[in-house]
Amino acid sequence: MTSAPAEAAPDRRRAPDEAAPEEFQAAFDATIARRDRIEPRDWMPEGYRRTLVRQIAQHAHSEVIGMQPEGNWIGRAPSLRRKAILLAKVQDEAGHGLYLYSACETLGVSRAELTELLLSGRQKYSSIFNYPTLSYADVGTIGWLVDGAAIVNQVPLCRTSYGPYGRAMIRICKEESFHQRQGYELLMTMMRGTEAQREMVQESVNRFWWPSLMMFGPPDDKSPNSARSMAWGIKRNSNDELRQKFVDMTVPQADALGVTLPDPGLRWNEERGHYDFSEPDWDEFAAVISGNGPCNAQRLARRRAAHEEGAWVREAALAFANRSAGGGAA
Ligand code: FAQ
Repeated sequence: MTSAPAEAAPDRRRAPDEAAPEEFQAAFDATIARRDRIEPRDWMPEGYRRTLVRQIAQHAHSEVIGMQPEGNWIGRAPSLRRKAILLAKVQDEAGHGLYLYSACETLGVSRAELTELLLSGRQKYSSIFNYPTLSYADVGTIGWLVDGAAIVNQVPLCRTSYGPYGRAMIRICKEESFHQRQGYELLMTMMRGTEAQREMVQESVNRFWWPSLMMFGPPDDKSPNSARSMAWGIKRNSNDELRQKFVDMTVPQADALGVTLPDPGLRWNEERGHYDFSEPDWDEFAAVISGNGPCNAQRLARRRAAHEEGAWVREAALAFANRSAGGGAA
């Protein structure tokens, strides 16, 4: 958005109830209507800024916490090749977290504040990472279903209205596509193996199918943020639209793999041109996002411990930066 002169732009961090100058609001609305990008220097309504901070931070925390379920299998990967692939994938997730924290910092919050909000449980991360990884097949299933769902959700976010978020998403989506393929390839290899391996894959898919559908968030009529976020161009599609897209894309992949998706209500609907499927257990979803899922306590405790164990690295980096800037002895 370039119509408001930079020197006249008010502080983006004004009190939320302070009235916005009309011409800035009009310029903002026009940018959104053109489906153009809002950039960090541009004026934006406080609600828009807060919604972005909430969503981008939740997304960044998900990438960082999301390293734990798969990280659980690095030491037990069945071959050097599988170990190298898994290590690279988990490192990619850390990188995604960093791009997203950086995008969020352009909205006037610091990485330290965001970390504190995660560690104190005041900001969420994706429900999916509160489920355990009980077998090695889960590494493949996470790649196929969880990264698959992430891609369906995130490709439209490449066109989100906030520039730094959209640009981070472009790079992240490229890497997620690779993750999805490695998961599918791993499962395909196991399906060509022994009967015990095939059973392991099916058991894993049975556990991850419903939580993967929940990644898209509550149904549209129970999603308090969707309407506003779509009007602002932050979200480009509704939760239910993306969930349907994921199901339509995944059913043929499951057939090719030779696994059964655990939903007796799943069938092609000729009239709609989509698959019908059953409702996920929304009570389970509510419990997981309010901190009572199978692994919530474990995930946050591990993250807190890692943060404390890394304190010396942050202190050393700060001391080095101060010394390099001539700010005193390290
Ligand atoms: N988990 O009104 P809505 C990945 C919350 S991918 C937890 O519909 P919104 C890659 C929501 O925050 C995973 N909480 O909300 C990877 C809100 O609560 P609040 C991360 C959820 O924002 C793969 C409340 O419910 N991806 O990490 C969830 O309009 C493999 C009401 O919901 C993203 O974050 C949930 N599933 O729509 C890494 C994508 N769903 O904040 C490692 C970006 C909803 O008001 C390994 N985010 N809630 O207290 C989005 O697209 C949106 O934020 C949605 C939710 C669609 C997730």
